[in-house]
Amino acid sequence: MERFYVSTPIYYVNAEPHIGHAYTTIVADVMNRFHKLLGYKTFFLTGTDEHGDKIAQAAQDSGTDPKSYADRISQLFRETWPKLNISNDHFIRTTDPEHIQVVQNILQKVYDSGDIYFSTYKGLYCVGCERFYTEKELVDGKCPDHDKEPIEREEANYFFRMSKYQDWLIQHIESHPDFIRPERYRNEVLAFLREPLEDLCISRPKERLSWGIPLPFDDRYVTYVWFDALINYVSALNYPDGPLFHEFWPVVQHTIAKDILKPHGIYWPTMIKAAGFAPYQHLNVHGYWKTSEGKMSKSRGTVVRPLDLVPIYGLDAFRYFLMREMVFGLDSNFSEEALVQRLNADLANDLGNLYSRTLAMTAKYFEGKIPPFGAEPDDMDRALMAQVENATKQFVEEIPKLGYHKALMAIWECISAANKYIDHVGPWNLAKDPQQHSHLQTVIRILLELNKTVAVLISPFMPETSEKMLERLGIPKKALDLRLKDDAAWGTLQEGNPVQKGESLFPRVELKEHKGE
Ligand code: ME8
Repeated sequence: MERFYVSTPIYYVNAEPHIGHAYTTIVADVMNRFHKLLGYKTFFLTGTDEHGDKIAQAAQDSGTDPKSYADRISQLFRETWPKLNISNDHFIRTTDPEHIQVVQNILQKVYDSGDIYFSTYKGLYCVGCERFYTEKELVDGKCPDHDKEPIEREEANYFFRMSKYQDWLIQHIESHPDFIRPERYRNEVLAFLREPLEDLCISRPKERLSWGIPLPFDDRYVTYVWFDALINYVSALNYPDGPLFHEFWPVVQHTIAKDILKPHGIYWPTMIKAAGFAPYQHLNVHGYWKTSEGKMSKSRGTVVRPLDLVPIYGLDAFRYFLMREMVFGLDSNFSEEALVQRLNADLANDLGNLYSRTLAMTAKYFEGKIPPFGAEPDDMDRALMAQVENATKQFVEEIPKLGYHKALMAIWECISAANKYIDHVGPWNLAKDPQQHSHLQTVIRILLELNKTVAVLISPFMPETSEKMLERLGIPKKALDLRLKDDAAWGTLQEGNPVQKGESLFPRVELKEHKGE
């Protein structure tokens, strides 16, 4: 059986889930559901990143200790995902004892092999950020976040010999064109690697930061948060001996946004190499969701929270919008106006309308029972059947290449062709002529089969709608149990089985004025 493993970043517990987090997690969910639909055995991982300065600071600001703080926000993430129908198999926390142990194992291994060394570092340090800055990162000689000149500071720390693996990494990226994708991000990493790579400082002295994983070879220090966090992708599989690691690591795809390209494109592969296992298969990198005010920012109050939108517009409309609107790799604007527009046009008008017309005609002309294929299909019938085949083909080809919007466009071309077909063929005219009865059977049966295939194809994107559509067509299956080969196959509806009309799938909506409530 083929296998597939997808991960999201583990999110910092210093902020509540917003649509940026929701998007990456929904992308990973679509990937997971798609591969299940194709019959793969899959593993889907998400979780929270809980150590380091940022979290210690956020906990202090909210007047609690880091662990209680992390428990509370991590729980918020954990509770959000089922509400967005996320099908993750595991939720990892970097405070899990199993994770801590794997981080310490890897640190010890890399230390023993000589790739971690102790050295004194002198540099420019921003007290506000509690970190060193390079000259290049400063703006007019000042820390960009605090607008203050950093101080000179000397500190003894442990360093990971990242530079040793620079040539290997360039070679690996060049010989695996799909390692980091889309191409723009691969090029960005390669451009970065044209400059000499510095070694990575992987420790923080305990007197400065105690909220972290102690170094196994020197307990005066804790581990730098990225060296800890990245390891989640293998600690969740019980590296190095767990069966999950052997089964799923060779087929892992990480999904992230461009903000964390460097740790995933450079730190992680070199860490993996030093620890002595095979690099990940793909790093899938997407752009930012922005609002009309620019990048979402908590302090400016421009954060869009998924759980505010779902009760208003519906979960599947939200999932559909995110996946249809963003071209994977590029930035996109988020606005409720655009969401409402897509909901009304694509979901209510196109899909909802096609489905309700098909079921209404089945009720009217065939007493609500699935008719047999009647007369041989004519050219127009065949053209529509070819559209279904094409949509299925595009779906299967585009999703593994991250072309989510293209897969949806192909499905929607088929939906809109079907609506036009109904207008052209005019089943209501065929119904008036008894000689056309057998062609009417064919027309309605084609439409029912098409709706069935569409319901299966949308299942990774809109699982609830898919289930609802299939149930009324007499196929009461969970979206995760669907298999493309069997459930989308042409002609499998049971002749004579009743179909139910039910309520409309997507009632039209008006833009709700709920902001600021
Ligand atoms: O970076 N648009 O956590 P984080 C799209 N803990 N995606 C967005 C987004 C936006 N405006 N804002 C956030 C961390 N994201 C580390 C990761 S992994 C080993 C450690 C999403 O909470 C996107 O997936 O800051 C981005 O990469 C991630 O949230 C950053 O989450």
